Amino acid sequence: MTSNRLQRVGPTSFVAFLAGVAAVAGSYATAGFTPAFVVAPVAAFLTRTVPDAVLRFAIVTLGTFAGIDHFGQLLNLALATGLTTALLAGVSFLALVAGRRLDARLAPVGLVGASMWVVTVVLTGQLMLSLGAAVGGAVVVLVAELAAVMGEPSAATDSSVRRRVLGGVASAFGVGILSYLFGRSASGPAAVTSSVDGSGTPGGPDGSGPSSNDSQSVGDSTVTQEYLAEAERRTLDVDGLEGLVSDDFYQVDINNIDPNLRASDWTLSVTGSVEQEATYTYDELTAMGDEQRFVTLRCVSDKINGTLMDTDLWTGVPISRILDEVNPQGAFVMLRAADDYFEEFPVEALEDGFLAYGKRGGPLPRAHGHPVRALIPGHWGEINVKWVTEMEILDGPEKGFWERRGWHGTGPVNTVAKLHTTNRRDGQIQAAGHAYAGTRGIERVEVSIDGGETWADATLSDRLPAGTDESGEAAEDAWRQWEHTYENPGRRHTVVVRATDSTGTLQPREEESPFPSGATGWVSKTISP
Ligand SMILES: Nc1nc2c(c(=O)[nH]1)N[C@H]1C(S)=C(S)[C@@H](COP(=O)(O)O)O[C@H]1N2
Ligand SMILES: [Mo]
Repeated sequence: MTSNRLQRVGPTSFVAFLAGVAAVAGSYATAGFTPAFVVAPVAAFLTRTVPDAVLRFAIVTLGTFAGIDHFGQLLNLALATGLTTALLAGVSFLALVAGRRLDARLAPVGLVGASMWVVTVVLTGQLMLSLGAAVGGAVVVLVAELAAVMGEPSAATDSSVRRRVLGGVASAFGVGILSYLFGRSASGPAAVTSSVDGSGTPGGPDGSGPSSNDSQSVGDSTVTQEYLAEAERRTLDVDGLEGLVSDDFYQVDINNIDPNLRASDWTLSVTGSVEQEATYTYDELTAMGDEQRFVTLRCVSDKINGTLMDTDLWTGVPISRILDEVNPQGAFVMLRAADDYFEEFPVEALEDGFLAYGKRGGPLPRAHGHPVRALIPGHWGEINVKWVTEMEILDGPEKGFWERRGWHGTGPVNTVAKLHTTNRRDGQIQAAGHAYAGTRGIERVEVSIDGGETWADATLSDRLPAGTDESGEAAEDAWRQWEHTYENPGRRHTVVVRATDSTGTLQPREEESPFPSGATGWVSKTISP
């Protein structure tokens, strides 16, 4: 290679790299943080092909790492962004080299723009929304080319090379800033996000505020207010303890970038082994009912004293109404979703299920399955399929997304009492937390302050209500809070907590890690005086 050629390959690959960066930025400008963003399919591909053990490590161990939620997902997103940028930069390089061979000054600009568009369309399937990538890449090359010929129109002198590189850097920077601003607003419009409950997605932005047609109140708002007021009254008054309705509902899913569905485009089809197949639009579904229920969810990957367990008030339709219409013939169901997630479980569990389209009086937030998700009482979170689009009735069992990766998370939850809060005052120590046993219900929580030798009964919050009437019935699938205050023994001691469910079964003492069937064991904490 001659020194002249070397001199050109360096700057050319640098400009190609900048074009790749600008194409990613441009894609973000038009698509926002949605599946049409060019990084999204790459991130999804990585999650779905990564070895099971790595995915498990990312979820269980890196789920919350160094105090950062979804750390594993952030790493995946960073890797996907790097790979996508490298791919687009590589293609830009080829387009630049080919373009310079052509006898037209602007050929590299056109070729880079066109190739960025083609790659983005291939990855995302979006013709219009991929134009941002084309413009981003083309602008960088255009500015670099113009800068290079400023002053001396032909030669590849040192100074023209310098100007080309500087032009590329400056324009990539400009495209980046503009894209950031545009992309934030493009992350809507169907997205109803965290604004309802404040819970975000990995990395933060998962869309902008609610749009006009997806943000109306959902369910009878007087009923919502009554339910929430009742939950408030039943919440134990313990400093620092989360209420009976969660402030910040946990989020677990296989996506870096969640589906961004519009209620008006959504349908649910019921297929397979049924007497009568059926398809429901959002309006048809919501016309079938607007019941509100308190439901607790817990992820099978939750550590014994982890935080992947929360409760909220959901609005929706009992699935039995749909099953009455389609009349299932098979004993199993596969729920499928817009993110290609799928989970299978017995129809028996589905019959008690709920299709939720609202949460706490608003539409379902994007992060939690907008517009519709399943809630299956008493079962691990994973079969509570979000963004659900299909219910296929099967004659025999099949494996779901997580079961193919070795988990056993389609069954009922384990019983757990968690210890999340300790307060000290006037020579006393107060310990408190939440306990959950799915539809079995929590009957009793006991606390030991001598490492498990002797036990005292904790105070329990009243069960959350199943209705707003006077019937006094309890929600079938909700947690309770517990609290226990004792004399400060004035030395280091170990507090142990255990729950008993309403069938009289004590939470098992044997310690198991979350993989594959959910954590077991008693939570214990060492407390200094
Ligand atoms: N479509 C879809 N639904 C999904 C998932 C997913 O990855 N995709 N994750 C499941 C898992 S593992 C859990 S624990 C719950 C979590 O629900 P949340 O994010 O609303 O808390 O959603 C379930 N539903
Ligand atoms: Mo989960």
